[in-house]
Amino acid sequence: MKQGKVILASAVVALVALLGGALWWVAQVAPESPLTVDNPRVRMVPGGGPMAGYMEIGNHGDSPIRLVAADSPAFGNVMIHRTVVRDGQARMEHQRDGVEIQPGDSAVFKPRDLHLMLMQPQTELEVGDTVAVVLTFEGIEPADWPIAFTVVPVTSQ
Ligand SMILES: [Cu+2]
Repeated sequence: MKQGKVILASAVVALVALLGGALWWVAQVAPESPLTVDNPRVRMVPGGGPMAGYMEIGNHGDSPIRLVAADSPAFGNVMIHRTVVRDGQARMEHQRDGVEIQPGDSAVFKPRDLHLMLMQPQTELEVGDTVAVVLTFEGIEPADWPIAFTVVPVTSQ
């Protein structure tokens, strides 16, 4: 059973790698969409630990949109986090209400700030791989946006 899940996850990753270009195209330039997702990337952490996903989500429409959830076949659990420093201590806070993006504005997911927390990797990833992450929004149709994230070295920003 567990073996089957790993194989399925590998197949999904391979398929997404093939589709990566198309997903990029949809995210980047679909002219009728008010949404853009730039530089989606996952920082590689070996050994099955959680990884962080970064990107810049732009809202080019005229009403607010809200990222409410993220999901990926390559990870058992994905949460929206923000790293905050309080009393000199950095800690991560789950963004229960998601992340709202005003018209003309963008949400920048970057180190020591907003990030996707990608937990329980389902397969062995390597730098250069592409993984699908479905971003779910309120205030835009369709709600679900499959985005191809590139796996980058943990040392990259
Ligand atoms: Cu986190």
